Amino acid sequence: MESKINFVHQRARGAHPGYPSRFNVPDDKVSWNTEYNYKPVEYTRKLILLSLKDNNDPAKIKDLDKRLSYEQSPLKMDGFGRPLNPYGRTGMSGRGNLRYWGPNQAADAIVTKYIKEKNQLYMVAIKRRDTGEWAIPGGKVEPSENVIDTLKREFEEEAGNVEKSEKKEFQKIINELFSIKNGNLIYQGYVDDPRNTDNAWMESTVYNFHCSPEIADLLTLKAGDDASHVEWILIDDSLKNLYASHKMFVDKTIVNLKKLLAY
Ligand code: RP5
Repeated sequence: MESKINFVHQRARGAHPGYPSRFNVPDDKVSWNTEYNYKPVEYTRKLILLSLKDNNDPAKIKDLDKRLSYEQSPLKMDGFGRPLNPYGRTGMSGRGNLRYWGPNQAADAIVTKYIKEKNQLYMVAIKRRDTGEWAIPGGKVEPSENVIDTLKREFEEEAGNVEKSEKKEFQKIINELFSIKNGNLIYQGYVDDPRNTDNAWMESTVYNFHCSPEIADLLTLKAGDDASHVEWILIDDSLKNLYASHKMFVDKTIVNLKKLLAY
């Protein structure tokens, strides 16, 4: 499974509506190996500090460098004992709005359907409330939760906020669709997320679950939680921008599906 992204991270150096401005990091200064008079902006959101999900003092965390990462093991650390972003400088130190030092594991579900008569591929997309961008439904893996359970929970919260009377049917479809045997592992690794910092970053496990148009029709969609909208969007050349690295995940899915469906 290919996990590396072959470009210099961009979103992780860019703006986020909830963040202060970052220290400027040009493309050629992203690498930790390049000399740079670097003064990152230190920022961890107050709510994160108060939540105590992770120890605010990294020195008190045992085996911090051994945290699960699909990029690096053990993690490289900075002079303050904090994990160092494996993709380089972001212009910001601390944890930003991320709970954990180092990798913050997430999972994303690309649910697709193919309309043969029109030669059109669609996917379920949500509009994120925080940045207003279209995205793949997904979310953070809770401690001791397995990825498939995260995918089901997040998909239901963000795309299946349906009436009580429709819940059972929705869950039945999701339980059948979201299984390892029915899913294709698309990606596992670093996400170029606008919330990343030098010391905390997103990683994701991405699955594609492809369904027939008939099953897709049974799936009632209603946005909830972090999503303001949900809909089946057409995957074509006009699909330019998605949240974080999601466009890359979709591109990998298309390559995969083209082989499987021969379209
Ligand atoms: C992205 O953040 C992942 O790809 C996933 O879609 C998302 C998880 O964060 P939340 O939606 O839980 O904020 O990096």
